[in-house]
Amino acid sequence: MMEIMTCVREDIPVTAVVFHNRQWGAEKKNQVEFYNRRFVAGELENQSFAGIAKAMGSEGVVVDKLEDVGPALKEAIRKQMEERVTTVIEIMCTRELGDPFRRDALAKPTRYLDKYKDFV
Ligand SMILES: Cc1ncc(C[n+]2csc(CCOP(=O)(O)OP(=O)(O)O)c2C)c(N)n1
Ligand SMILES: [Mg+2]
Repeated sequence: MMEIMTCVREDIPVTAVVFHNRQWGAEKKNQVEFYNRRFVAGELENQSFAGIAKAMGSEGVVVDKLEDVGPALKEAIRKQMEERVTTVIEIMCTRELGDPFRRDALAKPTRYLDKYKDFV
């Protein structure tokens, strides 16, 4: 999001998409896999990325229906190419958790080299 302000200031038109599921989903998934579903600091209920975008001088668009995704993208790209306008499209998403990047991300590591045996 911080780069949006630079884009506006320096006249570098871009179209950015935020997939807004009101959570740090990847971190919540780790809390499912490794912390017995003890959820901490993963919920993000209050921010409006389109609102932040507008405050930074770009366009901000909220999309909450699937059929609006294509037209919103087309219009943003048109403005980007023809009018040098930067747009943030905020797509409201459902909250199911995806697969983790790595299932062993937070698991205790196996140390194969003697010099690392102390690091458990
Ligand atoms: C600069 C940086 N900080 C922290 C992380 C660790 N990290 C990986 S995924 C993630 C949360 C992603 O949440 P979000 O962008 O809302 O995507 P979601 O998983 O909800 O689809 C974090 C903090 C990272 N990859 N990069
Ligand atoms: Mg998220």
